[in-house]
Amino acid sequence: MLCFVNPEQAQHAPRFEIFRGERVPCHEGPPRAAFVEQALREQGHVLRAPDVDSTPWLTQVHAPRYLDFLRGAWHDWLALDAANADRQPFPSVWPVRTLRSDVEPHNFIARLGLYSMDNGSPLSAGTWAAAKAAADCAASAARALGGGARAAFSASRPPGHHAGCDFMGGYCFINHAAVATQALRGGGAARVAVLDVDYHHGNGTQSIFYDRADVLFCSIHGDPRTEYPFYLGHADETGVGEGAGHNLNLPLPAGSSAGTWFDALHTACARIERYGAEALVVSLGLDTFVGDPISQFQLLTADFVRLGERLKRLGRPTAFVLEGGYAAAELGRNAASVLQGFEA
Ligand code: SP5
Ligand code: ZN
Repeated sequence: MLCFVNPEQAQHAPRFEIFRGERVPCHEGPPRAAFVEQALREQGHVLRAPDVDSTPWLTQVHAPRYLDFLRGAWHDWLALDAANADRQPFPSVWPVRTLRSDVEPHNFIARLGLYSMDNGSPLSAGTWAAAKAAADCAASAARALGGGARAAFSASRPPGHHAGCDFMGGYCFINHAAVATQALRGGGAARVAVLDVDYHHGNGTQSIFYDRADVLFCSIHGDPRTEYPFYLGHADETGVGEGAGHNLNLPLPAGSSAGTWFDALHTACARIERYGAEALVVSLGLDTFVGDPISQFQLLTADFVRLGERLKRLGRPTAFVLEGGYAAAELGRNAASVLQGFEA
């Protein structure tokens, strides 16, 4: 399979995240993509650098003021104090209910809060470069489908599905699956389905397409009553306006077995077939793996082969976009297993 890898990914290398009030090493780091690249190479896939500038699609799924903030964030952080080069900014204040989000404050940390859903998306010097190049990978995969490829894989890191129109969250800055979807629409696909199989609900992707009928969003994930991102991903979220009926959430209890998970996959696939999608974007989180350190489903590596086989049977041009998965040493093998099943 044609695979786009991100030459800038290692520039996004935050050292810490906050967990239960402590600074702990970041779960989402450069080794994840390195393991994926290594496994893809070993399986004989064609690895390429991105060959599309995603800017036209980026600006259709993200707000200009958010992109401006993200592009300049590290520069603005250093402008506060040169010693900040060795420090990581974290938001500490957010415009929740009753507060205004239409006026951008001047204070850097206040702007960071305005454009964040959590304090779980640490920034580093190369965050913009890495996230933009990952979006270019996703746009490249979409264009490969437009050019007649049956499938393509985007090794996008950092991940993207928690990022909304104007906010970062959950290690995500730019919504690469949304970029790929928009690129497929621009390339002439009238109806695009997004299937999000990451352990965590793809709140950003859902919200970007929630009022649209030209994109069907389906997600299988840990029940948000107990699992991140907590505030979206319930079964009663079915779309709004023209998008009514074009959003399908299949939340499952933490700890769910592979059998339960594949029952949900069956439901999602039936919905995608009924929708008549002309192309499919798979938000490929692999944190459903039994060994994932922050998630609680029980899929085995062999189950990822099954997933690939089932997606192949949908028979749609398919762009795989990497999302989460934090058992880094097994991440490559698990990603390659999906592609193996798809190509079997
Ligand atoms: C893309 C993606 O998978 N983002 C996930 C972001 C999850 N952030 C919240 C993590 C909360 C972890 N709780 C861990 C408990 C383990 N003892
Ligand atoms: Zn996840």
